[in-house]
Amino acid sequence: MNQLPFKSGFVAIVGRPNVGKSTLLNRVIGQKIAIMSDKAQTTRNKIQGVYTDRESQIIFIDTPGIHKPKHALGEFMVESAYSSLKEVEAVLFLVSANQEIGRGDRFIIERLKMLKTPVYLVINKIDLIHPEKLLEIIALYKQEMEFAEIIPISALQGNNVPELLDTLKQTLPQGPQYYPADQVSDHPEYFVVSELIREKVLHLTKEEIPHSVAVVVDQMQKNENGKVHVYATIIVERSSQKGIIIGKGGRLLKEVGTRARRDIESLLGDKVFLELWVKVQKDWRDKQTYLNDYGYKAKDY
Ligand SMILES: Nc1nc2c(ncn2[C@@H]2O[C@H](COP(=O)(O)OP(=O)(O)OP(=O)(O)O)[C@@H](O)[C@H]2O)c(=O)[nH]1
Ligand SMILES: [Mg+2]
Repeated sequence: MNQLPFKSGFVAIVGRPNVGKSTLLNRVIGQKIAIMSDKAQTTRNKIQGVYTDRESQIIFIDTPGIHKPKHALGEFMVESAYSSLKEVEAVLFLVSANQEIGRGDRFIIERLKMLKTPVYLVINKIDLIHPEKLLEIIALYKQEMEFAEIIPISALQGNNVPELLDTLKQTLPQGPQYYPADQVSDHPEYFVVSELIREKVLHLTKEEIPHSVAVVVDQMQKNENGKVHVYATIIVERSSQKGIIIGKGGRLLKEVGTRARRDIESLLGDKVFLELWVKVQKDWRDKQTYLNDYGYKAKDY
């Protein structure tokens, strides 16, 4: 029997904040490796997710939403999103079907036009619109730029995601299997653990808190009783925010801990003991040394 040549390559997922990039990554990988929330600017680092089957390996790069940065952390995020464009065989430009094309999209489109790499327009969240509206949306985007292909999907429900994978498989070049079949992410476990804690803070707080928070895992080790002990610090910018995160009688922090522990246990497949601390680090988002300490290092682009 003739074997098909193995295909592989890197694919960047870019777009405005909140369009569903991380939801799509988790959907194709079939595992939660990137956190998701309804708050804009959830993702802060590039995150590779490796999809492997018998005839192909696709390394997806989830990126921070491209926005107008207001501080050093935002600049780091946008730069890391742009840097992903240079290292891939294809780009997925993700937009949200229920959002009009805006200045933010046009800004990104101008950058994408400069690429030689094929750019696929992925219209996400089609579950939120009437099917008849789709043709109209496609026509509008076609006026903006020539895309290699236009693929409507629902990352949340999975509609048309297999077709998106098939399209990519067909267009990717012949290539090696870069990573072992059981490797799904390029980040160490402690990174995912810190992100899961941050996600629970995002889910349980609003206003300025989600943007002001960083999480660092100080220690993670398995004890004699087989439980993994995780010690982590939640960093905020002001003491008023510390009060909010701890909550009345420590209630909010406890809820963050309970929810994060559940997710960490399913990630690690072990029982977890989680201890959380909250620390104030004034204006950390604008101070390079803190950005480095908390995992936002420019050299990691
Ligand atoms: N209805 C619907 N909601 C979706 C879909 N995909 C994502 N969402 C929701 O959109 C919100 C944002 O999803 P994320 O995956 O965090 O978006 P993102 O593009 O990674 O956002 P940033 O990391 O902030 O740039 C979440 O509340 C998701 O549940 C979809 O196909 N349909
Ligand atoms: Mg994201």
